[in-house]
Amino acid sequence: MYEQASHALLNDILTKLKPGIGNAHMRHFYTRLGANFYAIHSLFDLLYGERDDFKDQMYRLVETLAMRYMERSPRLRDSDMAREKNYNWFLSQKWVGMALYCDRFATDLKDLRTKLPYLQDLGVNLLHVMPILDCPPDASDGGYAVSDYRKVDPRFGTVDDVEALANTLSQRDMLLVLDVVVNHTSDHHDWAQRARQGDKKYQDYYYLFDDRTLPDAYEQGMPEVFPLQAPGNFTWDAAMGKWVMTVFNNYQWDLNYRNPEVLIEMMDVILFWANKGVDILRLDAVAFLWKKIGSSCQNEREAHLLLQLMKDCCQVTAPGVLFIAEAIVAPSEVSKYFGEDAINAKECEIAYNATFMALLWDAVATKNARLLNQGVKNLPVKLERATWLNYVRCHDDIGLGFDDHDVSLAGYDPPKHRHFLIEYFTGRFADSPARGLLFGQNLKTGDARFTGSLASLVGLESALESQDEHAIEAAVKTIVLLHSLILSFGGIPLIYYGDALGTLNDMAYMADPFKANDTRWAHRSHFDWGKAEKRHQSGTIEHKLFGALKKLITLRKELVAFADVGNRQLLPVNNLNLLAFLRTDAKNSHNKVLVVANFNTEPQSLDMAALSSSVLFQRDSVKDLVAGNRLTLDNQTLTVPPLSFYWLSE
Ligand code: OTU
Repeated sequence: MYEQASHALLNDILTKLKPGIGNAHMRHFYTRLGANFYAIHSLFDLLYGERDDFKDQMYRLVETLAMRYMERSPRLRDSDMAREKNYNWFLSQKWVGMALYCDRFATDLKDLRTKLPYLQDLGVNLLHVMPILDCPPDASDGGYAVSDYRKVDPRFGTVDDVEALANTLSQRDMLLVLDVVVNHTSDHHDWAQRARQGDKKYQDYYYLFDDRTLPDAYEQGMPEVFPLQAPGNFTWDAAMGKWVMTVFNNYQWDLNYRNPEVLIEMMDVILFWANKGVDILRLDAVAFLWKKIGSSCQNEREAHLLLQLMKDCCQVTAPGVLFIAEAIVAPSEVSKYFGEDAINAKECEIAYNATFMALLWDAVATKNARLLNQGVKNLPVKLERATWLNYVRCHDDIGLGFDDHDVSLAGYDPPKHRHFLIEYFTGRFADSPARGLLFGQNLKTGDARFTGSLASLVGLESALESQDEHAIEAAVKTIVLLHSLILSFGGIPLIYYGDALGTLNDMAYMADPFKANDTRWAHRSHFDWGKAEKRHQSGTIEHKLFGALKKLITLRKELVAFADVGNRQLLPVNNLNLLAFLRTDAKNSHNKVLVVANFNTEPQSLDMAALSSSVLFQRDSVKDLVAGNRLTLDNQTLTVPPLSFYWLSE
């Protein structure tokens, strides 16, 4: 596509670029710039077209892309070329991720490199290292209050250590995921400090107000993310004598992307880390990027335009680098973060499947798959060349992000059901074995979320305390069952560090005055390497869990039907304690895997004859891929043991 006006501007910009930019094998840069420039120009015009300095800002953006391209190493440029050719490389079933803190799983980035064999033992080849950048130590929000985007917290190491880790991972065919906290900075960031000193340029980087008139107008539509620890969305900064928008903690200042300089600064940060060898960038809190009075200030169209612009720019300089959208939003909104079109309006190749995660937890509490079936059926179809990040637990709280309409269709009263789930997972519902903790309780709306480790939430902690072998077995089965689904659903499975060993809550955070008001720290414990050693000891819980997950991960990697290329068919079941879906090899329709999961504590029967006609499993036996043997069907009926699952082929 050649559009004269935008191309005339490109020609003008190229003639003005710094002399040094004209060499260093820039042809791939220029061809990608030419291919993407009309889109970049159009998006920039939509967002900033009314500004007098539009052309100057466009020049600065292109110069940023060019300068970062010139820095990009030959290894990374080669990786870009390879990934441009095999652009669906990340949809393969071979990828399995783990999220961890470098100072809790290991001691720092250098030590983390020595701990990679544990990940490879399990079969993990995608490593999300939780935020490592410079933050005020006692106001860091677990690394999400960045004071310097180009400096690693000295406790964890240096930028060179990141580059060394990236190189080591690359040599092992592993991927590195790092966060870019795009929505806000710490109030200790240099930009915020300059704003505090009255520097107008940097005051324009944030949402600052002299009085409460506009903050009050914004507040009418904005929910509270941290209603207890940081009520409201604005903080009075006495030093500056202004109100600052702080959607998250009061020390996290929201960036104002209505100012193109903010976009260009953050684009430079994104490319800085891309050039350190990061394969995938987790863009934090992307739903909040654009604020508008009268709205919830989430999921605004301009937030999507910003992400399209960031993606188009990244494709010019570092096309092999992917984005993960961290958008914990309604099911109808979450798939929009893949973009409007897989090619012409792409945003993020990967998105957290927060809806599926919440639906899994509903099934754990209710011991049935009614809402899980309903929610999966109504999960929006995602774009091609994009995939889900499927997870059971992460470093954050669990929000019940499924849709009330689905809750009603599943036969529940939405408010009552949500209340039940919170009561269940915080252990206050009669006979609940869960040991979760409340988080984000909003006394005005009644809304609440919960936290806690996977093992403590499914009842392993209470079962161990009571030495109830049956309850221990049920908890272990549930942990494996949940992982069997994130490994087979379609997308990249992300395992939270410690969950493969049944790690329980750690309440040590309560002794830290800077963490005690945030129950998320209960499931951010220091990794217990002594416990990890038990994975080698037969009969231990660690051995059972680690061994089961390792086996499933190994099997997943062999099953081409588990690649995520729009090849999942939810199957209608005659028994709503079960979830069943069919995965089909895109290149061989006879290569199918039938996944069946039973969330009930009793064996459940599945009428195979009632499944969709496309299911070829109309035989008297099927192959259990996990056990490696054949299961006889009794009159076309499959019996699924309690809290168990099957991966079946013909
Ligand atoms: C994200 O949080 C991070 O994952 C959290 O760890 C940070 O505290 C937060 O941003 C601020 O950086 O949906 O899109 O419910 O789980 O705010 C933002 C609290 C997010 C967090 C939620 C989440």
